[in-house]
Amino acid sequence: MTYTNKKILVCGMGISGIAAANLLLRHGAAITLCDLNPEPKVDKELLAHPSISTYFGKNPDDILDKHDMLVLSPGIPCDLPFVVAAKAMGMPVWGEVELAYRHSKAPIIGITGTNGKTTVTSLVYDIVKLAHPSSVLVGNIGIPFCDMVETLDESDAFIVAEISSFQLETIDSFAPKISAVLNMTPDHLNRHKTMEAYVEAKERIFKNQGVDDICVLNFTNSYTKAMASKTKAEVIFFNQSTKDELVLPVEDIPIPGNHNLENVLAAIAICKAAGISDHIIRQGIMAFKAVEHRLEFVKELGGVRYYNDSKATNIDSTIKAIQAFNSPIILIAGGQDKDLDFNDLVKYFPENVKRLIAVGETADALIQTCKAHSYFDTEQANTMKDAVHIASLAAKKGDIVLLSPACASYDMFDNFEQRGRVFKGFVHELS
Ligand code: UMA
Repeated sequence: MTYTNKKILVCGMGISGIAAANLLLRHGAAITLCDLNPEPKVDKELLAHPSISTYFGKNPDDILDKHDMLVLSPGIPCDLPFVVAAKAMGMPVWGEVELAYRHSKAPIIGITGTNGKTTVTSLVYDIVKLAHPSSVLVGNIGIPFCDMVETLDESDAFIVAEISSFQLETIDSFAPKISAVLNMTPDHLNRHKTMEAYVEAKERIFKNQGVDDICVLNFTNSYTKAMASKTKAEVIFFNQSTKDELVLPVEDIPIPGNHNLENVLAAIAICKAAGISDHIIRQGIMAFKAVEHRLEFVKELGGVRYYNDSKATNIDSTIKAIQAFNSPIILIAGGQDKDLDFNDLVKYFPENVKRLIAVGETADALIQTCKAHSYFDTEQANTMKDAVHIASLAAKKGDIVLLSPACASYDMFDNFEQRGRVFKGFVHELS
């Protein structure tokens, strides 16, 4: 595929936009890099390239007509006027995933869902790699698809992709060989507005699949169960209540919590669909280590165990985390507001949480919701350092200190990874 003589607007100078621009450059396009930020971090070398121009500090409404195509980063909402106008003008509007897909030559395993995406995608990748060593891992997990798509040895490889609802909004022809929707609970409602729109975005993962493809769905989630009638692909359900084919005993699963049992069942279903033997699946699961920022054990100090679950950016994910332990929990939660309803979370506190330390933009809302549920073991911290300090003072031998925010990180941090690393840093400073 070549883009010679094409003028392409690439919007968003995060890792997706930069990867998309580099791919397009390799194929002869002339590119305008856009970002709302007047001074986005872009490599000097890329800026100096003769086929690159820039439009920073505002949306590209005024320059749309000078371009043939728009490539959007996942963080850019699709209802912005310039995106709507581009579509109305008949311009192709592709996300970074769609662009990469047009260049991909290996079968794709595309994994989406509200929670567990990163764990399942990592586990599937670890297993698939044992059977097909040149496979690659891409997508929402933090590795732009455009960066990897051309590095593949296409003869014997899978592309294992974590795909978000944001990325699915801007696909066009993207069709994985195997798709999976792990579960659906409320998230990202500030972007999608309604649960229906969020579910519709997720369903796009199988919209271009055909009868020779496979769609793996969770039988115990009402939203994903209902998707079975909407896909042309062969449906394979995974289901916690019927573990009819024994791949390995539950005790041998190395990651804690009931939700992880579900994640492992999903990975088994996906890998079997990819033709991988039970023996290799078992080997991959038993060697699997928890993903960083996902119920990640940090350290034990004075009989108190510290866990980093910074990747928990919605309510359901934090509920799963507090249910994964049998010991009293000091929970550090709060962050950027996504219009989520904390009532669903707080109702689990009396049973599972010994004390809440609330941080970030939503700290006040969390504490008010606790009060409404007559739960008063709360405290507010202004910084992550204070939160870790307060938690360490409140914790007794046998307790767990858990960072599981139930919110996005962007109010105080660049991303959830930075939030998790900052938390771990302060935990390691404790003595
Ligand atoms: N920007 C604009 N206009 C806007 C919004 C943003 O110009 O209206 C600019 C920002 O100034 C910034 C750039 O866009 O310079 C950021 O782009 P981006 O937000 O798309 O971020 P990337 O760095 O490209 O990372 C994206 C995903 N980010 C989001 O979906 C918000 C990463 O997922 C993903 O790992 C990466 O692509 C590679 O595929 C992160 C995420 O939070 C981890 N995902 C959500 C989640 O998991 O819940 C969906």
